[in-house]
Amino acid sequence: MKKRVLAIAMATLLCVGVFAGCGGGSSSGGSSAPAASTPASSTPASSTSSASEPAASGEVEYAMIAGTSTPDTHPYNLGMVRIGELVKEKTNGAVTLDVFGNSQLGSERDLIEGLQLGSLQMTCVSTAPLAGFTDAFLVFDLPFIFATTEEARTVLDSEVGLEILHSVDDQGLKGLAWFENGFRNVTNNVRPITVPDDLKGIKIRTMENQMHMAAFQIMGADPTPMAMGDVFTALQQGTIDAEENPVPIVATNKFQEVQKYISMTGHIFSPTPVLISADYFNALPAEYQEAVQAAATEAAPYQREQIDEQNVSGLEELTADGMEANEPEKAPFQEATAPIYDEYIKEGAGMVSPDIYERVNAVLAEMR
Ligand code: EAX
Repeated sequence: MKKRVLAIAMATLLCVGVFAGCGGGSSSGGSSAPAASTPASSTPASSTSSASEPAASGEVEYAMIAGTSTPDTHPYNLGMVRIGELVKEKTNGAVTLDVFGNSQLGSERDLIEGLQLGSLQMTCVSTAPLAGFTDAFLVFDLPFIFATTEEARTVLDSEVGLEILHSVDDQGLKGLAWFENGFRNVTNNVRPITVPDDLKGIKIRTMENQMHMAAFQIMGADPTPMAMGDVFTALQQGTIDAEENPVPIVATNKFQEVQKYISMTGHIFSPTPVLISADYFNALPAEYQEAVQAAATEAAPYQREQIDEQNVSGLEELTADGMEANEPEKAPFQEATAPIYDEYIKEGAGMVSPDIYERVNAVLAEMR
């Protein structure tokens, strides 16, 4: 908690220090929306250029802050840092992005709300905590909907995938690009998970998402929703036996220090929208909007490469550090979680829209 408060204070200082407000010219210090109409010269530390015009000589006009739930070495953070580098380059230093990892600025839900409130400008999060904002992302929470990473990426980059990304655009948010978290696997301290029955009685942390909890309940586990920032300690103290995440999350969080087994179940694929505060984005000069969008688009393939690399290097690290890895046959898990499809694909709040499901399937059918 202390760490988090300190980080917010630091972030605010950074913000205020640069330009008396993240808003580049706004005198309200820390407010989210850049006051594009306010001449930057009205604030003490400002440049002489108007915030609505591109910087002439590399002065910072818009100092953006991003938060993530992941360590600095995770591909989320590497991807966000890359966006910062690209946007700086494209705007001759006028727009910058500082990245605060490790849930320092809050849980993923806090980060999303932070964009709406204006306490930070950008984030990238799992789609699961977005369930409270829109139902469009829920299709990705269907177990085993994608057989391969290539399938997932093709759907994300398709028309329906981009429509899902932009489904938050009327919620004070704007989707910029699809990053990726990847296929989730189970880690635990009780036994290797080889068949669904092995999950019986295991207390497993899941994300705060009904469908994830239901999937583990069906397999006989005891799911507990929890924010990422609390997971290491809960595993260490034994209040939970297990968690489920892609290899890069497990390795960068050093869960091997508190978990003995990793079972490559690949039960759910987590895509990751890159989000910006809509108010902030809309108030940027058009030229900077284009730069921010282009930076996010260009960073996405790099971010996915980092996931590919860390899926390999991370697993090597985990096993070298003593974790026992196994690759169970997927079919029994797929059969066990099939009722989720019947239960959740229907019209209504908190459900997977049958239309979205069909459109995703149409993209998949073309590939299969
Ligand atoms: O979004 O909460 C989770 O398990 C997520 O996979 C992770 O924090 C990255």
